Order: sequence, then C-alpha cells, then structure tokens
Amino acid sequence: MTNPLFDALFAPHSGRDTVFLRHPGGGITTHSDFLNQAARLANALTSLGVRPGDRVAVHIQKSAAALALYAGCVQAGAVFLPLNTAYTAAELAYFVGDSGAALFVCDPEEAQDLTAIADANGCPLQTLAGDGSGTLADLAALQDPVFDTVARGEDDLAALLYTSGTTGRSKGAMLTHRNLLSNAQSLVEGWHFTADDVLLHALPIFHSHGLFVATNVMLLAGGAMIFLPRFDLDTVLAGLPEATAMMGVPTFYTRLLDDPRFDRALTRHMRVFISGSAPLLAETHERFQARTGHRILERYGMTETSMNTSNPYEGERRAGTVGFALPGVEVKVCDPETGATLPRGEIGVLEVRGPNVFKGYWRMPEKTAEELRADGYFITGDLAQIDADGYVCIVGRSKDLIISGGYNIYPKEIELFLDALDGVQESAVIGVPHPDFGESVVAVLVPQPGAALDLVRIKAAVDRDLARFKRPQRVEIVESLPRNAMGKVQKNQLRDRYRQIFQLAES
Ligand code: MLC
Ligand code: AMP
Repeated sequence: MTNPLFDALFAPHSGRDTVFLRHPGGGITTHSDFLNQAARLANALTSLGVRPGDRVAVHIQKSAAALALYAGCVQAGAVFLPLNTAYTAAELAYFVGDSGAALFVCDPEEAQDLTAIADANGCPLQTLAGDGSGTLADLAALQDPVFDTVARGEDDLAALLYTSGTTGRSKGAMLTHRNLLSNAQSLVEGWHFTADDVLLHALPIFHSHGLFVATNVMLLAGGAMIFLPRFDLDTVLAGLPEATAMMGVPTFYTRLLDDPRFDRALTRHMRVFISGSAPLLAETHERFQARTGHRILERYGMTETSMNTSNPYEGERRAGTVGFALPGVEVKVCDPETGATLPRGEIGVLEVRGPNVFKGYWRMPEKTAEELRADGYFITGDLAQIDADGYVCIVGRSKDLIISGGYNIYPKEIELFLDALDGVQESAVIGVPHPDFGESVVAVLVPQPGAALDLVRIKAAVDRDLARFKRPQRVEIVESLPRNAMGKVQKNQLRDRYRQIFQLAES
C-alpha cells in the first residue's frame, strides 16, 4: 500500500532503536517506540470510527504523544488538524464546527469545558495528556502496535491548518501529502540535514514551523530532536551543547542574544541556526554573527505553502533577505492591481507556485479563487523585491496582519470582536514595534456617543474569548479614527502615533 507521507517520513524508522526524541530530564523516545505508539493510535482512531479523509481536531500539549497522534492520523489516512494550545473555548468551537471533525482530542484537564463543543458538533471527544495518559491513550494501550497503513494519493489531504483571514474568519488550509513531502525533501537537501543531526526543538507543534519544517525534516533525515515543551531560555541554553542545529522565530534569537551566557564557546560546535515565521532584523543577524561567528540562515514560508525561499546553506546568507526560491518553487513579484509581473528590483506582491502550494481553503471555494490563481500561483499578500543577485527581500505586507513572536494575528478578527462589545462604536487594531515580540497588538477604541467605556469589562471579555497572544497589550481610547477621503481608516497614521509605546514602556 502506498501512503506518500507515511512511507517517506515514518515507515523507514519501524523497528529502529535509534533515538528520535530526547526529553528534558533525560528520557528518550526511540524511533521504534514512537512508531509502535503511532500504530496503536491509528488502531484506536479506526476503532472510534475515524475513516480516511476524516478530520481529527487536536488541542493538546506538545509531547511525544502529540507527535505520535500526528503519525497515527497519517497512517490511518485521516487529516491531522492541530490547534493552538492558547485558543479559548469560543475559538475552538469554530474550528471543530467548520472542519466537521470526526474526532476532537483535547487535554484531560479541559475535557469538562470542551464537552459541550464536541456534543454540539456531534463529534466524539477523547483526551490525551502530555504524559501519555488520557482516554485515547487508554484505548491505544489495548491495541496492536501494528497497523495496516491506509493507502493515500499524493493529492489527498494530510493536514488542515487554520490561518486567520483579513475578513476575520479563519480559513482551513488544505495540505496534501505532496505538499508536505516535497517541502521536507527540499529542506533536508537544501539545509544538509542527515541522521547525525540533533535539532533543538523549542517551537510549538501546532504550526507549520514546528510541525512540518522542524519535525518532518528531522523524520525524513532520520536524526534526533531535543524536544522541549516550549522556549525557556535556561533549558535552551542547557540543550545547545547536545544539538547540531536549531530552528526558531526571531524572538528566540533576540532572547538568546540578550543573555551573556549565549556566546561563541556555547555555539562553536553548532552546524546551523535557522530563522523564519517573521522578519529577522538585519541588526539581529549582524549581532548574532558578531557574538557567535554563525550567520543565521533565514527562510520564508507560510501555512498555505510551507517553505518558499531560503538563504543558501553554502554561499552568502544575506541579512534582511529570505534568499532564493527552493528547488521546484517559482516566485514572482507582481503588480498588486493588475497581477502583471514587475521588472526585477521593483516592489510588488509576491506570488509563488510549486508542489508546496496548498490545495485551497477548506469549504471556501470563493476565498480559494481570490488567492490561488487558475495557473497555480498563490498570492501571498507579502510585499517583496528581488535584488540584482536574485535574493528575495520581504519588505512589507499588503494584507492587514500583525506577527507577534511568530504568531499571526489578523486585526479584523479582533476588531469584529471589540466592535460587538457594549459601548464600543468602532475600533482599529494595529501592530507596533515591540522589543521582544517584534510587533505587538494595540487596540484603538471609539466609544459610542455619550458612552463611558468600561475597560475592566472589556478586558474580562477579551480574556475570556481571545487567545492570549491575540489580546491587545494596550487599549487607547480616541474620539474618532483618522480616515481618508474614501472613509477608509488610516492605520498608518495610527501606527505612527503609537509606534513608540512599547519602546518607551520597556526602557
Ligand atoms: C506568548 N504570549 C504572547 C506570545 N507568546 N503574546 C504575544 N505574542 C506571542 N507570540 C503571551 C503569553 O501568553 C504571556 O501572556 C505573555 O505573552 C508573556 O509570555 P512569555 O513567557 O514571554 O511567552 P513565551 O511563552 O516565552 O512565548 C513567546 C514565544 C512563543 C516567542 C517563545 O510565542 C513562541 O514559541 N512563538 C513561536 C510561534 C510559531 O511557532 N510560529 C510559527 C507559525 S508558522 P500573559 O497574559 O501571561 O502576560 C509560520 C510559517 C513560517 O508562520 O514561515 O514558519
Ligand atoms: P502564517 O500564516 O502563520 O503561516 O505566516 C506566514 C507569514 O509570515 C508570511 O506571509 C510572512 O508575512 C511571514 N513570514 C514568514 N517568514 C518570514 C520571514 N523570514 N521574513 C518575513 N516574514 C516572514
């Protein structure tokens, strides 16, 4: 039977007693233990009625068990749908409903709160904890550690990853076996990963970066991962001597640079540091080299496309750029109005095409048609320029998006939420520079005439319904929003007005 992703990433490790995961505190997970657990979970999923093509929504802590569930879903032909652990119940209700999930797996501690969501969607709820306990784990323990891998085609879905949208409604990006496998193959080759590598993994595994870039690459290369539950500076510093490679968002690297223990001696043995998900300031790049002697390898990607471009492993890693298109990927810079390709050196919207580009948005054909052209080019919404040597440089965004610590926040979603609150006439949500997160969220509120805004109640509503990373870090109250002649809110003016507030607060 063929199952492209399982056959390439997981099946080759069956029966291998090599180390796959090293856990803080000394424990390990071998490849064969991992594969056995994946097969048990695949049997458990099947016994719960999960069929090929069904979505399995997963809201659990980062752990070996969570990765085994990913593998089990792929083996059973199901579509893995990981959800940010920071999401609130209100946010989760949308994803479970929209995806039509056949199974919802959550942490045992939140089962009570999430039962209503599962029931409302006619979807069974199972639990799986980071320590490998929970109802799904109990069921898996009774199963055979062998599973007859379900056959899938290259164009079948392997994962559904939700990404927010400029309209405020999250869209499920449909990722196929071909999308994920082709990207992992390009990255292993391009970044020279082998079975000798040990990747320091401190990213979350519900996003493309931690799951597909980091984990798929290491599975394909056959190496090991130091698997940390989150980015904790001390634990990362302690793990570095055992690692050969690290992947992270820019905040990881600025936090490391802020610590004097992070120096040349600690990093001398490292093979590569890779950054992405948000712009790495050229200044961070230079400071990193001055401190460690290493030049960070910056790459560029998206949920919808996995990775598109990368600086070269060999050759110049140019600060402030995201390098060249990966093999098989085409990139072009286009006029935002006409879509015509612009001459080299001009700034326009970046479009990408290749085996990495997703199949479309789940049950949203109109949205898909707006962003994915009939000729296969995906309109990224990022503004780019290609320099004389062919290096792609991301210079801004045409989409209204904030990236905080590598997490995407769509202002429209927060604005719709704030506008619906008592006493709020309208709102504008902007991103402004933040020394730790790169950008951070500011909400500018206009009260209804005669209303006095109750900021305590507003905060309580925000805290209840919005994931932490989306919550405005500052709320400003103004009489009116700046608008142009067409009535459009001038967010640039607001960004200029509040540009300094986190800088001033931190200093
Ligand atoms: C945590 N908080 C954040 C935040 N992360 N707030 C804004 N932005 C973030 N990114 C909240 C916490 O809940 C807490 O809230 C407060 O901020 C301080 O937390 P902290 O201890 O400083 O945060 P920490 O847990 O250390 O997390 C920071 C981080 C983490 C940068 C390590 O956010 C992270 O791992 N980011 C990686 C995101 C990622 O993987 N992105 C890839 C997307 S895929 P309170 O209320 O308690 O103060 C993609 C494609 C591609 O984009 O190209 O890769
Ligand atoms: P996401 O939707 O979470 O997958 O985020 C994708 C977005 O992150 C892209 O469209 C870019 O705006 C941004 N991004 C990812 N990598 C980089 C990078 N190296 N430099 C600048 N922006 C990046």
